[in-house]
Amino acid sequence: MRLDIISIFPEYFAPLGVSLIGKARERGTLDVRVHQLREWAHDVHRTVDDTPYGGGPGMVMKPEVWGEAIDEVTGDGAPRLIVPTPSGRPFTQELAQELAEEPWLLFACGRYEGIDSRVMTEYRARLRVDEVSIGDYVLAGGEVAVLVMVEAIGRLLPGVLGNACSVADDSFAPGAMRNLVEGPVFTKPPLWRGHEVPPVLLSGHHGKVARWRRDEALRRTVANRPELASALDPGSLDKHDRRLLEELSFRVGPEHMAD
Ligand code: JCQ
Repeated sequence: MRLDIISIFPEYFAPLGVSLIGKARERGTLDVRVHQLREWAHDVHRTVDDTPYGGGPGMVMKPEVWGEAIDEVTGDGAPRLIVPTPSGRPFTQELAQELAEEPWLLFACGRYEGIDSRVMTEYRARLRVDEVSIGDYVLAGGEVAVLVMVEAIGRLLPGVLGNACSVADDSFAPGAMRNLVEGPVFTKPPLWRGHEVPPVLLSGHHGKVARWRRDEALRRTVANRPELASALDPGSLDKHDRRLLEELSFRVGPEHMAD
């Protein structure tokens, strides 16, 4: 997969040289190219921003600079263009999987109040353009959001994760556990600072281990992600599940309210 990133702070992307992604690059699985946006600014100050039309605070990134940058990076090709912004569509495991199947992605990192919207309009005629949000908070720029997305996408590429099972087993991976978060995990020693590993995990009883893990996943989902718990399909719950949710005084279904 080829991955281009355009930013006024290329130094943000140093972490892409280490760990999983760094190794994927060394092996040639990933071809990452980071570009300095200011190289396409022609004035003495290499200006990339200007005041917003209609007034208001902050600055907006100029369309001409972005246009020249994207034209040169794309050449005759047609990567998918991803623009991180708090107003974008949510970045989910499903979108990460979809993007991991693309041969070429181009990430455009905005700063200030954002990029002149005509840039997205212009390239929608030529490329698939997605404005994407990694969560409901505001960052100083798109760089950290790109790091998040590249890590989530990169680990899905064939051969990047050592253990293919750890991909399939993720809390949000498509499949059986899609609607529940993972429960707690433990390793040796069996007793640490007075804290025991739950004995069922040492019992060797695979059926009891599976039931215990599902109980813990349900408890954590109710505690930390009540909106996921509410959305559980009642048809996917067995008698044990229903009894546990009852004990937690949790009602399944879209009508659930804290009470
Ligand atoms: C991404 N959640 C938050 C901030 C404008 C392109 O325009 C802008 C980009 C940013 C950076 O992205 C985020 C973000 N997902 O803040 C403002």
